[in-house]
Amino acid sequence: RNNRPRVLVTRRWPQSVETELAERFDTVFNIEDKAMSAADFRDALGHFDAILPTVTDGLGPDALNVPQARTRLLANYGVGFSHIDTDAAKRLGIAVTNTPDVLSECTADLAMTLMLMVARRAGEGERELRAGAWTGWRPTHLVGAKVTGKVLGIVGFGRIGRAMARRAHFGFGMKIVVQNRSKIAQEVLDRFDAEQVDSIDELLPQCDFVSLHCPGGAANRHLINARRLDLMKRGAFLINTARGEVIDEQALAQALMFDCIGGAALDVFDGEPRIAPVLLDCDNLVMLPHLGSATEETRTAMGRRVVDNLVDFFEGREPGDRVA
Ligand code: 8YV
Repeated sequence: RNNRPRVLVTRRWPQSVETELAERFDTVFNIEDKAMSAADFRDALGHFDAILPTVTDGLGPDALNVPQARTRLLANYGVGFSHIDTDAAKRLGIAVTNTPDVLSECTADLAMTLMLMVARRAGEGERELRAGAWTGWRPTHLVGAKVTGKVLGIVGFGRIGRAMARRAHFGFGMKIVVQNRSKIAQEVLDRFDAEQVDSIDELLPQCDFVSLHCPGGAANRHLINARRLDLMKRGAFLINTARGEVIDEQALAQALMFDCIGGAALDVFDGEPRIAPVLLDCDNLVMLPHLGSATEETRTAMGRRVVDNLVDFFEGREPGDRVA
C-alpha cells in the first residue's frame, strides 16, 4: 500500500470523489480548504507525486521555481488552466491535465442565467425588493431588453461556446455569430445556423449580446478593452464566464457608468475573489462568485475526471486530458 502514489488535494471536493481518491491513492487533503501559497507549493513539489490544484492555486513561475521536483503530474480540477505556468512545469518534467467536457453544460447554463439576468434587470429588481423599495407595478418599472430573437456573439467557439450557442439558438431563437482563433468546420456552424467572422472587431458591432468563452492567460489579457467596448452597440450586453483577465475591468466600469453599453454580467474577475471597487458602483452589472461549474453533478464529475487522469498516468497510460 505504501508504494501508492502520494497525492495532494489543495481544496475540499464533493464527498464521493474525496472517498475515491483516498481509496486509490496515498492522499493528503488540505483540510484548511484555503488557497495555497507559492512557498507551500515549492515545498509540496518535493513531497508529492501528484498535486491536484484548482483555479485558486497560482502555480506561476514563483511556485514552480524549484531545481527539481518529485511531482510528476499537476491534475487540475477545472477546465481552465491559465493559473498554471505550463512552460515551467515542462522544464521540471511535470505533466498537466484538466477536466473538459463535464462542465460545459452547467457553465453554459450559468452564462444563460447571467444573460437573462442582466437583460431583464433581475439583479436590480431583487436588490430593490429586498431593500423594501418596491413601490408597486407600473408600465415603466425596471424595463429591460428583450432576449428572444436577438444577435448573440460568441468569442471562443469550443465546447462551452457551442453549449451556449445551442441554448441561445434553439431555446431563444437567437442568431449566432462566432469568433474563434481557428476556423470552425462549416458543418458545426450549420448546426446552429451560425456565422464565423474573422475578428472580434468585426463581431462586436453586430451583436446585442456578447458572451466570452475563450481561455484566459497572457494571450487573452484585456481582449475586451476600452477600444473594443466602444465597438459594441450602445445598449448591448457583455457576459463573462471565462476568465476575469479577459476584460479590462476599469474600462468596463467606465463603459457601464457612461451607458456606452447596456450592461454586463460577470462570473469571473481579475484577481478574484478581490473585486475592483469601481465595479460595485455599477447598477447595470450582475456579478456572481465564480459559480459556472458549481452543481453537485458537475463538481463530482470533475473529480471523477481528475481520478481518471491520475489512474491513467500512474498506470503508465497517456491521460486523456493531458494539456501540457
Ligand atoms: C471551476 C472553472 O470552478 O473549470 C474551470 O475552468 O473556472 C470552474 O469550473 C474552477 O476553475 C475549479 O478549479
